[in-house]
Amino acid sequence: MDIKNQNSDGEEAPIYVTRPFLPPLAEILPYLEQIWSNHQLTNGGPFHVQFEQALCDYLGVEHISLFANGTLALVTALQALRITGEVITTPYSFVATAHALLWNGIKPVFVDIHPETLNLDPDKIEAAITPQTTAILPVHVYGRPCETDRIQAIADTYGLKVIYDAAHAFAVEDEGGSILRHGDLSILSFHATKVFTTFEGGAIVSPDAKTKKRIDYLKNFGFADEVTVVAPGINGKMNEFQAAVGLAQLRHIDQALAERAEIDRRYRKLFADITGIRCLTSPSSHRHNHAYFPILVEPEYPLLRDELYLKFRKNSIYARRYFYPLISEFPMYRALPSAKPSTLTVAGEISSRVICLPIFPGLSDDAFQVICKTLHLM
Ligand code: T4K
Repeated sequence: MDIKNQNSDGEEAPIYVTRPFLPPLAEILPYLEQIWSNHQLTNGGPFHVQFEQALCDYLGVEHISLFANGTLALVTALQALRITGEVITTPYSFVATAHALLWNGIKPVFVDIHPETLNLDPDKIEAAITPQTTAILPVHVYGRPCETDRIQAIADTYGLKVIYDAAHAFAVEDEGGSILRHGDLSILSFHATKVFTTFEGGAIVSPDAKTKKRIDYLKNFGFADEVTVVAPGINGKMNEFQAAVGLAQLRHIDQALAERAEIDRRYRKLFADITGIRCLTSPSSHRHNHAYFPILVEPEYPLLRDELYLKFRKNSIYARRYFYPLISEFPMYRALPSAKPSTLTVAGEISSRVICLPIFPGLSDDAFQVICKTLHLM
């Protein structure tokens, strides 16, 4: 039976994997009036200054540099720490993680993921280290924390830097506080598809004022003052509109995260009795942001993953296969020795089974019903 997901006018309404939470327009307009009045559009204007401080306060970190997007933040983080040679990273991520390495002339070395965390497997990192290795670039996939203590211990032993791609990990905390405090740097994304959005946007979290200063030079062409260029920097600056949206979003983020947590709880309860559909274990000992809701389609389920994916689409549920294909399968990576599928078996298996279901504030009861009926094959 085909099931139709209808909106209040009885029309079929597509449900996407996410829908950006937006603050009421009336809350944005005063910011726009101020921008229109002071004509400061970018280059570290008043909203940029306020937003950096407000984010530090909200996230519980000391030094943040705002960026135009998360990818520029990643590229700049690698520049800031002068990373060269080889960097160990995960194949199970969005392609921007590895692209940032190629843009810096760095060779990615892919290491397999752990079957529970779906993050870089610390047991497999050491075997991939060579004299050319300078850093580890792990990803907190779906906002689920990496094994940060074990990664740091390996980095300390071999004298490596650690840059966390924390694009999914806004507001996530472990027992000690923000997970953004780990490693040498962490980068965030505020893209439209993220739990916290400034339309496009990103940030680097630094451990100290000196590193933040270097990053701030790098994101502004390398200018230290009007006549001094200290590095071949780039234009990575966030503009005043993005910063204003961020300030307005911060007032609503706790509510948005609470709604996501409720959807997560509901999904887990509804899927508990479906043979062959596996939810990831809930991260319990820290604050989670429920950025994604991945399910794994196991062999006991009557449909293959792609058959279920297509069935969802037929019912207007535009779930996504994040992260399929693996980064290591794309043409610019697949010739690398570390991209061999035989060494990335866990990542390959998960990538062939995963579907990320819609999760966002305001997901309707009707959508829940269609998702459940589709999974129950009615
Ligand atoms: N590192 C990691 C681990 C990342 O996941 C990402 C980005 C980055 C680094 C780089 O950060 P940024 O440079 O992007 O700041 C999306 C996003 O474009 C990408 O930001 C994100 N990761 C990745 C996981 O997902 P697509 O190609 O799946 O996006 P798209 O346009 O198909 O959007 C998905 C759904 O979201 C749409 O079907 C509808 C909904 N949507 C999307 C947009 C853009 C909206 O409702 N409104 C919108 O404006 O890549």
